Amino acid sequence: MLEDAYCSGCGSKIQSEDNTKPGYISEELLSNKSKDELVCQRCFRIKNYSETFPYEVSNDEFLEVIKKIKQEDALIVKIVDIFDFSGSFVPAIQTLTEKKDVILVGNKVDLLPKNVKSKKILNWLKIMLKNQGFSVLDSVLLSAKYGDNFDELMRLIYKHKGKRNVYIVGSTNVGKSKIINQILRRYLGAASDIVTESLSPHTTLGLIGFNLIDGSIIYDTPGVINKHQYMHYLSRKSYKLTYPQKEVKPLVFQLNEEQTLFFGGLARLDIISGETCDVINIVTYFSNKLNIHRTKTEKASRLYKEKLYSLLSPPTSSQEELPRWVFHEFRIRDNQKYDIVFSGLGFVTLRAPFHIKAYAPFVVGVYTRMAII
Ligand SMILES: Nc1nc2c(ncn2[C@@H]2O[C@H](COP(=O)(O)OP(=O)(O)OP(=O)(O)O)[C@@H](O)[C@H]2O)c(=O)[nH]1
Ligand SMILES: [Mg+2]
Repeated sequence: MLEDAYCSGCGSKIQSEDNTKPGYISEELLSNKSKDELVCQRCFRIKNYSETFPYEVSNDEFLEVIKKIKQEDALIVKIVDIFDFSGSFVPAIQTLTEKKDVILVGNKVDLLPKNVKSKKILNWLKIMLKNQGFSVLDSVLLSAKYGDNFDELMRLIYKHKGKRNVYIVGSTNVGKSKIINQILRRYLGAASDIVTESLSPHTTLGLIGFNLIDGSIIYDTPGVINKHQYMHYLSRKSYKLTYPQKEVKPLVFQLNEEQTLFFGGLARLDIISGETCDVINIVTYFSNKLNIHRTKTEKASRLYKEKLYSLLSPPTSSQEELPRWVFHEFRIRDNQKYDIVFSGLGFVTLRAPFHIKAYAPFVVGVYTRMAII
């Protein structure tokens, strides 16, 4: 029976040998279950006790997945985290989906303020994709948490797939499994969540397929590892403080030249002297659990050395080894409103002209865009 049995939560092969590994079900339990309802011990614990089981998908396992998708003429639904575009847009996916039909989904739109204009976000997504040399058939913004826009997603899937199978792909933690659960509940009659979702990376470990109404199969897939997700460098505690769990709320700061804002101990924004003579209004959109601290630029480096992990937190512990910081300088002279985005952490909105320096660990994508609010 174990030969071709897989966990319906994470897609791991079922085994009864090692209870520290995914896919484990004791022999006793196994004898009482049918093949379709097997949920491994790891998934059971994640679902019922929110326990975490860090587990890296080995490259070999991932290559197996790539092979299957590459060999098939399939429709790809590529998910990016709208709050962390740089962290969730992985070049590996480009190889994976080369010459394939792709629908792009910007998920977690509920994390952005409600007054954000969808059209502006979609325009920005299109520019980002064009910069990466990437073309898609259609794009849609979703909230897998609240179920926003799923009718539109399904319309696009049925419009483009023909008789082909559909693969939901994207880097780890972008919400692929949550999207599958929404589709199963809303359109395929599931009474509860089937696949396992969690805040920890690498929850899904194999392909998990479900029949759509016309017989095509829609697959949840394991997340691609992306070193640009800063979560890989933080403890779970710090990550939970940093990555917003709900809509980010604006905070307004009035800054003069030679002043600095720290976003926890994870990023920093300096107003450079000499460009502007007026006060600059800065609106910040970060997790409300992240301490934002204002100081004079001349004191910033010392403050960082002395107060990292306390006043400037997260990170919360010296055990967390953050990658080295780099700075990005922006000097804009028109009078339009811009966002400075610290991908996955948050963004600030300010009106040009300005001359600023934005600091963050090198893995964090930092860029400007036309303000989305
Ligand atoms: N706020 C918000 N959180 C979401 C949304 N979709 C997913 N999440 C959360 O993001 C985390 C990751 O979700 P998963 O569905 O497990 O992500 P995944 O892409 O399947 O991750 P892997 O299986 O590791 O590749 C969970 O904590 C989800 O609750 C969304 O639309 N909004
Ligand atoms: Mg998953």
